[in-house]
Amino acid sequence: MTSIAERPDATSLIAMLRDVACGLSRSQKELPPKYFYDRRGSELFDAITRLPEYYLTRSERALLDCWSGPLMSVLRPAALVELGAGSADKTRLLLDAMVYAGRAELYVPIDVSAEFLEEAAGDLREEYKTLGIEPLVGDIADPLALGDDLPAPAVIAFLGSTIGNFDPPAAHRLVRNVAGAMRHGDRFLLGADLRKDARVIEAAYNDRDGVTAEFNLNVLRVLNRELGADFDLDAFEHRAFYDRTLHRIEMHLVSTHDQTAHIPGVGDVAFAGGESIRTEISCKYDHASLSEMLCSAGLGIDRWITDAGSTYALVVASRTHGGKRS
Ligand code: AVJ
Repeated sequence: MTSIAERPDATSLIAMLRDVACGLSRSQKELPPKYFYDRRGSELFDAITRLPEYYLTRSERALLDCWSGPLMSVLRPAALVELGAGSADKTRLLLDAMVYAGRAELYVPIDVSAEFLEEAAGDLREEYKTLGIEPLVGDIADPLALGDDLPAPAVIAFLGSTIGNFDPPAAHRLVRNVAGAMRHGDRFLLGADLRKDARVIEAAYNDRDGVTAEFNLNVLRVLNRELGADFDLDAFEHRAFYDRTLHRIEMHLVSTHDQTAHIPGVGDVAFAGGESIRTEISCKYDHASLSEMLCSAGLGIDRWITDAGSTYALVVASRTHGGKRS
């Protein structure tokens, strides 16, 4: 069931049609992971973050529990910009620490969903009466449209290992966009999942309860509802594996037999039995690969924070020289 408010407007429907037509015409069919997240998909992802196998969220939360206080008290930012207005409780950890540090003026969450942003902003305005809350609607992959009057210094946070969804060229573009918006004294705070035993990573994307499988299939549900497509959800199976060479999880939906799906506005899409749609990649990093990516965007690592098992990293980076303006 869909509320009217959940219906995307005409422009985003056209963008979706274009993404779907493009992605499904490749030899390796693919769909952008952003279409997982309708209301049901967001709830399923929320359930994923609580699964015993899915260590990412817990690891990042533990690091933020320990480090948001110390980091904020050293950086003393006047503004926090958050890419993808993530999970509310992580945001609160950062905001509490920023307010406590004494210079907090403004919080700018950036997300594609205007509805989600306004909902979250309303709650935060109640809770943080002294803080300005100015959400920005936009795709985090685009250059940041931060105002020239953004209070300095600012921390730009990109948490949740969402960077993993971008392949190396796209991740590099994103980091370059962030660097381009940074001034002398601003900091980039990045949360990234680290390379580790492939069995541990694979288990996180193949949970016993099948929540990740439901989450994966949800993208077809979204296409059926939004585009009037006729994907048979029983005829696709969840598959997730770790590519040890590319250091990334690939999530696929595998067609159980020869079949054709019809998508109005796109046409017929034929699937051979065993053929798959790649629905997500989740790249894993280490110090060298992150440092190289940040470096080539003009950023240097100031702090590298991991847990005892090197499960997950919080990285603080700043511009190695210059800045947008001082
Ligand atoms: C939200 C992109 C970080 O890649 O681990 C979880 C999404 N996909 N289980 C991830 C996801 C399958 C998640 N990110």
